[in-house]
Order: sequence, then structure tokens, then C-alpha cells
Amino acid sequence: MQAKEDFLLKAYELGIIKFGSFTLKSGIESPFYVDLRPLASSPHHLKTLSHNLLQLVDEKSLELICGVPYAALPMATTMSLESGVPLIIKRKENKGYGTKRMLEGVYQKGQNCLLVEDVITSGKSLVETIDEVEKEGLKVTDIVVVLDREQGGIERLEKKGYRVSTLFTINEVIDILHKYHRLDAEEVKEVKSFLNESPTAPTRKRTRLEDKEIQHPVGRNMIDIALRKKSNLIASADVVSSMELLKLANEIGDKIVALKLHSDIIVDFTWDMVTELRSIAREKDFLLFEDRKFADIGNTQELQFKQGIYRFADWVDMITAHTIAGEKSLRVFEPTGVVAIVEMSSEGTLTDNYYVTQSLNVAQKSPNVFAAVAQRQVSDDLLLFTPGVNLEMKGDNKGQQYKTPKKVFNDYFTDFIIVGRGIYKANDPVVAAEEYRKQGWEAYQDSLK
Ligand code: 5BU
Repeated sequence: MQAKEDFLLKAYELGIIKFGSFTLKSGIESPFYVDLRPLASSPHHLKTLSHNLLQLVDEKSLELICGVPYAALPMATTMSLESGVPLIIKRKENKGYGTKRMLEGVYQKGQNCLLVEDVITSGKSLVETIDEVEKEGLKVTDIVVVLDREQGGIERLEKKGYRVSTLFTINEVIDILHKYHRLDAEEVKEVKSFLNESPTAPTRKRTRLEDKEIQHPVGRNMIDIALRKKSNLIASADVVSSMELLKLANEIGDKIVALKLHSDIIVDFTWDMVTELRSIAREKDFLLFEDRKFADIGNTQELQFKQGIYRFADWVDMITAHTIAGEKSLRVFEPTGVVAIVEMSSEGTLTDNYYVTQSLNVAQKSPNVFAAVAQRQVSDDLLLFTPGVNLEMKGDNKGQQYKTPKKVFNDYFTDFIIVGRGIYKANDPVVAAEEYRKQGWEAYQDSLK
């Protein structure tokens, strides 16, 4: 105990925990801030810490050690040097050239890998790291953590079957610092009341559609239609003739918020078809959504959008565009609503974490982008559309990967699901559309609880 306390007091002098008022990544005001990175600047303390972390696990069972980037990297390295257990390095993002692997080092599938984390809060970043390590074929059973902020992270991981060992809890740290007069009673009270008010389980709350901060008229309109119809369903009409398209629109129109099209797959695209489609959309109260996935410089996109055979600018409510060419390239679509492709559903997609972050930055800077297509939660100022949804299939043989409505509403806080083959290929598309509407709306309601 004495050694643990000594270590903490020394680490405190290095500035690993600060008291005052700090805005956390989540936007929450916290009376303290923890940052273990300064420890790496003190070899002696880093060694002590790593030794203590190794004590928490059965060294004999370890085959590899991996630190969650970046703060835990020096700790994992030091643990590897002390124990002789090989180190592997997890990248934060794919470097884009060379092997393109997310894990660097020598390892074999099936090996057991100990994960090292500095601070655990909700456990979200650890879950992501575990996913990536497991994707490489490694086994994760144990995780060691220096500090538990006691905000539900441990429970989240234990529920998934991982053994988590922690050196300190935040309450322990506060008590030790108080005992040695580094914190006075008033400060202890403030920090403890903050900790008590903080939820013990991760309570991510999703925002109701009507409370979303969407300004764009097409986005507002989508929300109004969704609430009127009790539907979060966008049907993807990937049919190849105008007859099939108009039939589908007529049959399922009253169950959907938008009909998503790939106009360039329709063999007999005509303006009569467009006129008819528009009249069905007006009658059945849904929007027309061209999934064109523009991906060029602004000037070319503008020509593709306003000229050519399809002249989308004249008749669609919204279009999809990649963000790859940057923010200015997206302005050419004004005033049509733009749905930014931030992340794709297909196996092997290049939209990794780095891409998604950069893409969201572009989307958020663009005034006419009101929604994003992604397979993860995005911020409240964009609506989230998620394709790759199917109740029966797990995927196709061309890389598509499916999830259920329940999964995407619950885990990603999706606002609208996009369903193609689940509806238009069903024996009875009307029955299928009603099933996706109903299950989608119920899953959305459940995710609000
Ligand atoms: P499906 O039949 O439900 O697999 O069709 C999905 C539709 O969504 C299809 O039109 C795709 O082009 C579209 N899609 C997708 O599946 N995944 C993506 O990441 C993006 C679009 Br972006």
C-alpha cells in the first residue's frame, strides 16, 4: 500500500492529475483532468508503474503486449522489456502505404494479447482497440488499466467477457491525495460530488428527431415526414426499368420517408418517368433521393448535377456526394440537400477512422450537407443514414455487409435506415416495407429510452 501511495504522490508531482475546471471531449465540465503522458518523461516512475501493472496479471499466460495509443505505448514498451513478452504496436490510423496493417510487429493468429490502457472512462476506445486486435486474429482476455474513472467502462468490458485489472480508481486517488494533504476537504467534496453525479453506466442518449439541430429545409422536411408517418425508412429502389420503379413507388410510397434512386441503372429513363415519379412522391408524401455519389472537383460535379441526361438539379430533393474533393466541391449542389458519404458498409472499404473523422469535418463545414451516411454515430448537427440493413441476410457475395434495424438504431443512433433488396426483392414488397417501417420505428423508439 505504502509503495502504491508513494508512487501516486510522485506521479502527482509530475502533473498527471490536475484540479480546476476542465472541458472534457464530451463537452462535460469536470473539476479534474487526468493525463498520464508526463510519466513517460520519468524513466524511474515509468518502470515502477509498468512493474505494478505486470503484477496485476499472470505473466506466464501472456504471449503479446499491446498499448492503446498513445499514452499507454511507453507503458506497454516498458512492460515488454521487463517481462520479455513481445510488444506489438497498434496504429491509430492506417498509414495508407506499405503493409496497411493496423498492428505492427511479429505475431501469429490465435496468440493471446494483453491490452494496456492509461485511463478508462466509458470503455469505448478500448472496445474499438479490442475489435481491431481481434480482427487480426489475436485473442484478448485481459486488460490492465492504470486509472478507472469509474464511469461504467469496466462494467461494459466485463459484460463482454474481458478481465479488467486496474491499479487505481479515481476515488482511491482522491482519498490518497487528501490523506497526504494534496487536496483539501472542500476540493475533495467537489470532486466526489462530480463523481457521484456522473453516471456509473455509460448513458449515451440519443436525440429525438424533432430535437435535432438540423437547419436545412430538406432535413427538416424529412423529420416532419418521419414523424407524420412514424417511419425512419428510406427505400432504395435499385430496379432497372421505369415500370418497376413507378410500381414500387406507388406500392410502398406511403410507408417511406424517401425513395433512393440510382437513375443511371434505369434502362428506359425518361422525363415522363420523372414527371410520374414526382407526382407519386407528392401524393404519397416522400422525397426523391438520388444516390449519385458524386466524387469529382466542384466544376465537374456541377455539370454532372445540372446537365447531361439526368439534370438532377431540376427534380431531386437530395443527392449523395463523397467528401473526398473537399468542402468547396459540395457547394455547387445548393440549394439541393447533400448527404455526405462518410463511411461505407462494404467489406474492405477504405473509410477507416482517419477518413471518417476528416470526412465529417468537411461535411460539418458545408452548409448544404444535412446528413451523413455512416456505420457509426455522428454528431447531432447531421442526420445519420445507415445502409446495409437487412432482416434476413448477413451480406451478399459482392462485399455488402448487413445489420439489423435494431443494431443500427441502438448502437449507432441511426436516424434513417436505407433498405434495398430487403424490400424490392421480397416476395411482397408492400409487406416487407411495412415490416421494415414497423421494426425500424420500434427500434428507434426503444433507442430513445
Ligand atoms: P441493399 O440491397 O439493401 O444492399 O442496397 C443498399 C443500397 O444502399 C444500395 O443502393 C447501395 O448503393 C447503397 N449503399 C450501400 O449499400 N452502402 C453504402 O455504404 C452506401 C450506399 Br454509401
